Amino acid sequence: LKPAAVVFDLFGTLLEIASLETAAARYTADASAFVATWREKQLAYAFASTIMGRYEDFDALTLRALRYAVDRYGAAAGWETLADEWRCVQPYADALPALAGLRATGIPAAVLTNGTPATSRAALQSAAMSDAVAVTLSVDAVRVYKPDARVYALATAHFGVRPSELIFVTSNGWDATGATAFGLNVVWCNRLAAPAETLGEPPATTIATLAELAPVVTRFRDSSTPAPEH
Ligand code: LAC
Repeated sequence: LKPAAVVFDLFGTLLEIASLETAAARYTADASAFVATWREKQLAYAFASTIMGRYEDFDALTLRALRYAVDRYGAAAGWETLADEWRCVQPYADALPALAGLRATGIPAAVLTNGTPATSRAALQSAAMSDAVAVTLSVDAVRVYKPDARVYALATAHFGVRPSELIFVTSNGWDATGATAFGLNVVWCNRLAAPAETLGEPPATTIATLAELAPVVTRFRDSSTPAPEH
C-alpha cells in the first residue's frame, strides 16, 4: 500500500526548538529554562484556546507565551524580537537527509503544523527545506489546534485519501496520540527517549531519530498492513 504522502509535524520534529536558546541567551540568564517555559506555554495556550473556542493564530500565542517567559525569568529590553526567531529555528541534523531519502522513494513529503502559513514557510525556507516539502498545511485553515481531529483532516482532505493511506511523523507525544486517534499511520520520533504517552492508543511505530524513517516507510509501502511496531 503506497502511502499517498509522509506528513511531518514541523516544530520539534523537523526543527529543533532548543536552537532558540542561542538567541534567548542574548536576553536572559537561564536560556534553557526560558525556552522550555516559552514552548510549554505556547502549546498550553494552543490547547486552551481550542477548548475555549477562542482561536488566535500561532504567532499571537507564541508572543503571549514569550511574554509569560519574560515575566517568569526576566529579560533584557528588546526581548520582543525573540518572537521572530521562530522563522529561523534550526533543523535537526537528521531532517534534511531524511527528506532526501524520502524523495528517492517518490513519496511526497508534507508538513502539518500549528504554525501560521507565513512563519512555517519562512522556517522551512530558513532550514533549506522548501524544495523537499511539497505542501505545508497550517491549522490556521480550520482555526483549531492539534490534536483536534479537524487538523489531521486537513491532510486527508488535501491528498483525497483515507487516514490509513498517510504516514504522519511527529516527535510530540500528544501529537502522536491525536494523529493515531484520527487513524493516521503514526511514526513517533521519540528524540528525547521520553516515556510512552499513557493517553489513547500507542503510535504504530516508534523511532529514535529520523535516520530510521526510510526503512519504516519502505516496509509500509511493501506491505498491505500499516507499518509494524518498530
Ligand atoms: C507544530 C508544533 C507545534 O505543529 O508541534 O509544528
